[in-house]
Amino acid sequence: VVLVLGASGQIGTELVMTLREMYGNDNVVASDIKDAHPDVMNSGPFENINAMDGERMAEVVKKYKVTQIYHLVAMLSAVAERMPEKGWALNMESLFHVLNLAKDGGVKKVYWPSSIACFGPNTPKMNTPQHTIMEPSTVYGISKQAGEQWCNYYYSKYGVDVRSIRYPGLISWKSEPGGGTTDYAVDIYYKALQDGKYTSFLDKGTMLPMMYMPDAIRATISLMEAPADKVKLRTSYNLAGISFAPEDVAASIQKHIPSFELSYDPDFRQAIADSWPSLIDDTAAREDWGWAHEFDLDRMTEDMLANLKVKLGLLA
Ligand code: VAH
Repeated sequence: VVLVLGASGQIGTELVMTLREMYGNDNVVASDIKDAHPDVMNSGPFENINAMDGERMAEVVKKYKVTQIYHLVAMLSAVAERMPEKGWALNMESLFHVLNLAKDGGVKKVYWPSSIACFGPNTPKMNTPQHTIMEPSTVYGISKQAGEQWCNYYYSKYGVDVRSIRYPGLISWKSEPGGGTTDYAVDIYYKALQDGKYTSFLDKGTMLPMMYMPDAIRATISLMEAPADKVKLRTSYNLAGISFAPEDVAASIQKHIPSFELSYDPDFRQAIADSWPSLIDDTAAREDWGWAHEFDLDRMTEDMLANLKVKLGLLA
């Protein structure tokens, strides 16, 4: 039985549905501090868990005889800069609860996401290597960098089978992201359909690594399904999809909505974005467990617009 923490979030929503298709609805327990998407709530078990509460987590693990945990709870970069202590506490304590459950017993495998935010301003921005300078300058990035080291520590010291990916910015239509610096790349599609224009909080030329959610879900599950000896890195794997700047998404949207207009009004999130890489080298993931991405920018745009039109009731 699999437990997903953070099942109402951007990744959790889609991950739960995919895992339920694979393993059967009753074998995937969704959990969050708040109710999840109706599809998640209606298709299988849901438990209310505050990821800061290790006892409650242990209780649910025992109740369902959970053997795998996907830990997707985190305070993202922009929000964590506003509340550093809370962000640090949530991101770290929840991870320790999960790692300790795996160390102490029944939980055999753990998935925990890192992020390209684990890199910092001194990291090479282009073709960022797997092993390089990591001096994150955000609270969120520090929590991801530290978390990676703790995952590796629990693996080498206690044999915990923990696996991780450094996600780029994730773009999806089913559930919205919350509090990240890459969120503009989701908002822009909504606003393109609703208003025909968008004001980006990141400036022109801000190129960041990004990925369409179906690729991210596929990567996550394929890493978790890979034989343990293929998973050579127990910190976290670089993963690349597409890299683009706001004007590139705009150009891609204009192929469908020629009148779409993009303007810029950068805020505090610009400094966060400027501290991150532009393009990631993911050779290790490709070699170790056969990763290959499918969606490029235009294919993603086509799929996003088609799905959002239905979601927003904009089909004539
Ligand atoms: C954020 N989406 O913007 C997250 C992230 C790649 C960045 O992990 O905070």
